[in-house]
Amino acid sequence: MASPIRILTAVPICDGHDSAINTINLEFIRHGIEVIYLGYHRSVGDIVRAAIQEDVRAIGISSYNGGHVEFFAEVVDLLRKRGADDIKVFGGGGGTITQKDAAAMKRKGVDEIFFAGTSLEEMVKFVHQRYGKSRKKRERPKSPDMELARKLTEIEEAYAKSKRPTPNAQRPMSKSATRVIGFTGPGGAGKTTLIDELVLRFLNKDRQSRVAILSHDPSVIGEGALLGDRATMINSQDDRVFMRSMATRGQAGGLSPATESCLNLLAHSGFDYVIIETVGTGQEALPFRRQLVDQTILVMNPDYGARLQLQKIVMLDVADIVVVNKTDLERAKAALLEIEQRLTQNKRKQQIVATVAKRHRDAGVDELYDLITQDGAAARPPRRERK
Ligand code: B12
Ligand SMILES: Nc1nc2c(ncn2[C@@H]2O[C@H](COP(=O)(O)OP(=O)(O)OP(=O)(O)O)[C@@H](O)[C@H]2O)c(=O)[nH]1
Ligand SMILES: [Mg+2]
Repeated sequence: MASPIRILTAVPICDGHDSAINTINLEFIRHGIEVIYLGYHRSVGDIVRAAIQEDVRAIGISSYNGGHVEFFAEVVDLLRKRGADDIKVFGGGGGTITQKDAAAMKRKGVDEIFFAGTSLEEMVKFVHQRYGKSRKKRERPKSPDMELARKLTEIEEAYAKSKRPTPNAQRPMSKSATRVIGFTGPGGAGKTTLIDELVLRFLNKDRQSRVAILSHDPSVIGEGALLGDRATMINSQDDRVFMRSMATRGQAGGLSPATESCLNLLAHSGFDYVIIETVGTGQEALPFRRQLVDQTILVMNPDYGARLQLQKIVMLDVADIVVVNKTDLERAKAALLEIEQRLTQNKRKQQIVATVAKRHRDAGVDELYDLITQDGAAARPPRRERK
């Protein structure tokens, strides 16, 4: 089976009109397209970097606040400069883009502009027809990120075609200097928000390091997927971060069939850290088997139900660190106590950290960062003594 078409969508800088693109994204994913949604108020640089890292076929831009002729042209130009002009650009913006503007935009290299009144069906058809064919191999990738991005695509495509690993993918996970950290936990617990806050610390505290993120979201029945983590991960849109969004493509358990091979490649690509996020998981999930990661972090939401539910969460037995996020919520105190008691029964050296990931400079996230980087972790007293 062929791999789904991957498209990046975004709304330009100084523009908050995201309602149209949200509707279009949904229609795309229902028709087998994987959409990496970057969000609104996005710069040309962020859009092009994301498109290259995600190795998409095309970028769909929805623009309402003016400046579209220049903005679209800048995206096309930067793609060209980066040696990625095989990534195409299309978009729309209702009545704000006139026929005359659209003609100018096409002359500057934009593939297509859709006007008010176009049906969603027409847009889906366009994407399938224009971007559904296989691409030529890039002669010489202009940057290591571009080369890495294309290799990740090749791995995913090999799995989609044969459901079997490629020779490259079969290579067992061997040790490298890169630290691989796995984040898992129930849907909406705050994994993505937390990772983005940690990345900010990685970037600020060590001016040299590079981080890779492998982020998962579920595929829908129509085999498309909305890969929306970039829209939340504002800090991670940085040249020192290589981020790749993966759809589960029919595999249960929180990861994709190609995850292990992609992770293997990333772990041998010179990053200091590789962070992997599973989709929101259930009670029985154990996504990181076969020593896939060096450290496992379970992110919990204080609203897991009653104490009894904790007995059923298998990951609580194996996680190295349990993060109780959203400790700004009312139930957090009780949750912390209950989870701490549950971990005591395991008689393993598991750490528990309380965080509010949506708050900047949160002390709990600092503590988690220290634990991960092992900076002074031994010197810190246990949580209870500090509060
Ligand atoms: C809804 C809306 C809002 C909502 C936005 C909600 C949201 N989260 O998106 C709210 C009320 C918040 C809002 C606010 C503002 N808005 Co307003 N808004 C509109 C409105 C009424 C509709 C836009 C829309 O979503 N249409 C629905 C889509 C599905 O249909 P469509 O636009 O026809 O698009 C078609 C195609 O172009 C295509 N398409 C669109 N994008 C893409 C992308 C891709 C990839 C593809 C393939 C296709 C495609 O899909 C559609 C298919 O038929 C327009 C007026 C209008 N009638 O167009 C003004 C309009 C865009 N807004 C306008 C303005 C000025 C503002 C504000 C600055 C107002 C203010 N002074 O505060 C703010 C700015 C907000 C911000 N942060 O950017 C102006 C822009 C004028 C300009 N460019 O010169 C407009 C044109 C209204 C006007 N006539 O003055 N707005
Ligand atoms: N109250 C509160 N909300 C938070 C906190 N951290 C994250 N959130 C919110 O929780 C929602 C989900 O956050 P995400 O980071 O997307 O959660 P996730 O675990 O990655 O979600 P999935 O990947 O869909 O499973 C968002 O609206 C966040 O703003 C927090 O510490 N407190
Ligand atoms: Mg997430």
